[in-house]
Amino acid sequence: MTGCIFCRIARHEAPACILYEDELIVAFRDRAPKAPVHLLVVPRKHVCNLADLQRQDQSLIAHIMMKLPQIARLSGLENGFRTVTNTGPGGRQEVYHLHFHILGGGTLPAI
Ligand code: DGP
Repeated sequence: MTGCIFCRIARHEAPACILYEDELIVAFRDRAPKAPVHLLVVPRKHVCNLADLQRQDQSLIAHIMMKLPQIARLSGLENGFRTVTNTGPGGRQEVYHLHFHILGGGTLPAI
């Protein structure tokens, strides 16, 4: 999608600190980190959020889920991490391009 900031980052048209990318996904540092390590993992395909997923996105979601621990380890999170996905206004979603936050590197508050 033309104006979407995460689409632009995925196409290398906007700057970001990219830690991992493959044919389906890109992982980069959040510009406003809420933990010592705070990454965002996004599909290259523009999907608004979990509520926007279609049946044909199943393998994409499986790919993201399987990659999250690998990306966390790559960024030094050997001891575990938190994954968050905000969906819609009720979930306080700010950017309407599906993304998974990876948070860690300190003592996270219990939720
Ligand atoms: P949310 O949609 O509420 O799950 O949060 C969006 C996150 O994306 C928020 O933590 C800030 C981050 N973010 C927004 N715009 C940019 C950007 O242009 N670059 C980077 N690296 N992060 C961004």
